[in-house]
Amino acid sequence: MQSKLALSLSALFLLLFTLHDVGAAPLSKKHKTLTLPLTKLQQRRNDLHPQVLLQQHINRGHRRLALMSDSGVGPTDEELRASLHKRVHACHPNETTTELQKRYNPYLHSSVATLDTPTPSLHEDKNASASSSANATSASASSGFTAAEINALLNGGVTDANTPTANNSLGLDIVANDVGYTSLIQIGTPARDFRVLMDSGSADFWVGSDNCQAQGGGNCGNHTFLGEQRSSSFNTFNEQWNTTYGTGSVAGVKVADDVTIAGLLLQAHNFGTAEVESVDFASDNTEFDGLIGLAQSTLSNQGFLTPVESLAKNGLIGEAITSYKISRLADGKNDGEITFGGLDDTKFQANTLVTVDNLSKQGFWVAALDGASVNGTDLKIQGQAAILDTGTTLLIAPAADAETIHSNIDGAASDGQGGFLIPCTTNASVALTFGGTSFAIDPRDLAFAPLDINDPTGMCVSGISSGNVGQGEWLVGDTFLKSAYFSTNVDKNQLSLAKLA
Ligand SMILES: *[C@@H]1O[C@H](CO)[C@@H](O)[C@H](O)[C@H]1NC(C)=O
Ligand SMILES: *[C@@H]1O[C@H](CO)[C@@H](O)[C@H](O)[C@H]1NC(C)=O
Ligand SMILES: *[C@@H]1O[C@H](CO)[C@@H](O)[C@H](O)[C@H]1NC(C)=O
Ligand SMILES: *[C@@H]1O[C@H](CO)[C@@H](O)[C@H](O)[C@H]1NC(C)=O
Ligand SMILES: *[C@@H]1O[C@H](CO)[C@@H](O)[C@H](O)[C@H]1NC(C)=O
Ligand SMILES: *[C@@H]1O[C@H](CO)[C@@H](O)[C@H](O)[C@H]1NC(C)=O
Ligand SMILES: *[C@@H]1O[C@H](CO)[C@@H](O)[C@H](O)[C@H]1NC(C)=O
Ligand SMILES: CC(=O)N[C@H]1CO[C@H](CO)[C@@H](O)[C@@H]1O
Ligand SMILES: CC(=O)N[C@H]1CO[C@H](CO)[C@@H](O)[C@@H]1O
Repeated sequence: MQSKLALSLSALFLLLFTLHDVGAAPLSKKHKTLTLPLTKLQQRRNDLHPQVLLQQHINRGHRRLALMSDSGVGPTDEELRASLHKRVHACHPNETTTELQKRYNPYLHSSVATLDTPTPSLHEDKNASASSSANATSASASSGFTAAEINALLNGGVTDANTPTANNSLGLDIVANDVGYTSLIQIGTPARDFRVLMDSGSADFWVGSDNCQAQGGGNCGNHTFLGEQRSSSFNTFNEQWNTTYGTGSVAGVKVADDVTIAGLLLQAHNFGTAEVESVDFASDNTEFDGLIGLAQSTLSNQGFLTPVESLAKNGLIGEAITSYKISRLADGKNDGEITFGGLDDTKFQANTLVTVDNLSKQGFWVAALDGASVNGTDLKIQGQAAILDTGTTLLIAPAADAETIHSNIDGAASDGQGGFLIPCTTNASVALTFGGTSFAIDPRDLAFAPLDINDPTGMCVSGISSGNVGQGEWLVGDTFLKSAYFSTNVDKNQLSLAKLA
C-alpha cells in the first residue's frame, strides 16, 4: 500500500501546470526545435503571483517525499489548503477572496488542497527581501534571473530540445522554468505523437483516453488522446487501474498498443489510458498528454513492465538502462536528452562516472548520500539516503541539514517555516557526495525564483527546502539533477552519476 501511494504521487509536480495558460499559443507537437513564443503569453498570466507558483513546487516536493517514505506521514489536505490560501492572500493583500478565487481557480477549491505544506507567508518574504537585498548584491558573480526565466516561471510553455546526439534517445524538452521534462513518443496505428512527462519517480505509463472525462465534469482538455477509433492496433483489457495524487488522480483501463520510443517499436505494449483525470491533468494548460514512469515496475499500479524494461526484454536494447541529461532554460542550450539502453558519453566526463547500488526496496531510485558540503565545508552528513527523482522540481532536505546548508551561504535566511531565502545572485557551491564523488549544484539552481519579479537580482526563494519525513531521506529533484548526468539500470539495480561534459 505504501508503494502504491508512493508511485501514484510521482506526478504531483505536474499540478503547477494548470496555472499556465498557453491556449493562445498552441504547442505544435511536430516541430523538433519549436520554442514556444513565451513573450506572446506574458500579458496573460502576470496576475498569478510567482510566489504562489513557487509555493506549489515546495509543497509538492514535501508531499511527494512523504508518500515515498516508509512512514508515509505527510501534511494533511487541510494544512496544504490553508497554507496555499495564506500565500495567495499574502501575495494580493488588497483583493477580495472572490477576486482571488476567480483568478486562482480551480486551485482554491479542489486541486490546490493537494499542493501545499506550511510555507513562508509573503509578508515575511517581503520583509526578508527588503532587508537583505542590500547585502545580497555583495556576494554575487551570477547575474540573477533573466527575463526569459521569469516569463517561463509565470507563463509556462515548453522549450523543445535539440535533436539528440546519441542513438536510442529523445530530446528532453523543458517545461516552464525547469519545472519538468517531457518528450514526444508515438502511439498507435497510424502512429501519432504524444507529449509525455519523463518521471524517474514512478512506474506507470498512461495517456488520456478518447473517452476521458475531467473529474467533476467536462473533457480532458486540449490534449492528444488514444482510443480504438484512432488506432487500429489498439486493444483494451477488461481491467481498470488508477493512481491517486492526494486530491488529484487518474483512473482508467489497461490497454495495449504499438508504442515507439526513440525510434524503437514496442508492439502491443501494455500500459494504461486515463478515462477520468483530475483537473490538474485535464486542464488545457497542462503541457503534456500523459506520463511515463521510469522507476522499477515493482512500483507499477498497472502491474506492467515499464517501457525501458520492455525494450530490454524484447532485445531492442541491451539492458534496461535509462539515462538523463536534464537541461536548464537559463543555458539556452536545449541539450536535454533521455537515452535508453546506455549512456550518451558525449554528455558527461567519463572519469567522473560513479555507480552505486540502489537502496530502495520498493523500486524507487535511491542512492546512499555520503556527504554534503557548502564551499567545500563538510556538513558532516552521514548514513542518509537520497531519492533521485526527475519528477520533482526542487530539492527537499531534512530540516537540520537544510538549515546547515543555508547557514553556510552568504546572505541566506530561513523564513522560519521550512523555506529559505537566498540571494538570487549567489555563487555559493552546494555539493552532494555519491559514490565517493562530490557533485556540485550550479549556483544558479540554488535560487529558484525571485521574491519580486521586478527585482531579479534581489532575494530568491531557495531551490533547497526542508522536510522531515520518514527516516530522513533527501528528495533530490531537478535542482540537483540539472548539474549531473544521471543513469538508472533496472537489470543491475544500480544508478550512476557523472559530472557533465
Ligand atoms: C488546442 O490546440 C489546437 C492545436 O493544437 C489549437 O488550434 C487550439 O487553439 C487549442 N485550443 C485551446 C482551447 O487551447
Ligand atoms: C493596498 O492598499 C493600501 C491602502 O490602500 C495601499 O497603500 C497599498 O499600496 C496597496 N497594496 C497593493 C499591493 O496594492
Ligand atoms: C514587515 O515589515 C513591516 C514594515 O516594517 C512591518 O509592519 C510588518 O510587521 C513586518 N511583517 C513581518 C511579518 O515581520
Ligand atoms: C563569486 O565568485 C567570484 C569568482 O567566481 C568571486 O570572485 C566572488 O567573490 C564571489 N562572490 C562573492 C560575493 O564571494
Ligand atoms: C548509432 O548506431 C549506429 C548503428 O549501430 C552506429 O553506426 C552509429 O555510430 C551510432 N551513432 C551514435 C552517435 O552512437
Ligand atoms: C484503484 O485501484 C485499486 C486497486 O486495483 C482498487 O482497489 C480501487 O478500488 C481503485 N479505486 C478507484 C477509485 O477506482
Ligand atoms: C562560497 O563561495 C562563493 C563563491 O566563491 C562565495 O561567493 C561565498 O561568499 C562563499 N560563501 C561562504 C560562506 O564562504
Ligand atoms: C534594500 C537595499 O538597500 N538594497 C541595496 C542593495 O545593494 C545594492 C547595491 O549595493 C543597492 O543598489 C540596493 O539599494
Ligand atoms: C534494498 C535493496 O533491495 N537493495 C538492493 C539494491 O540493488 C542492489 C544491487 O542489485 C542489491 O544488492 C540490493 O540488495
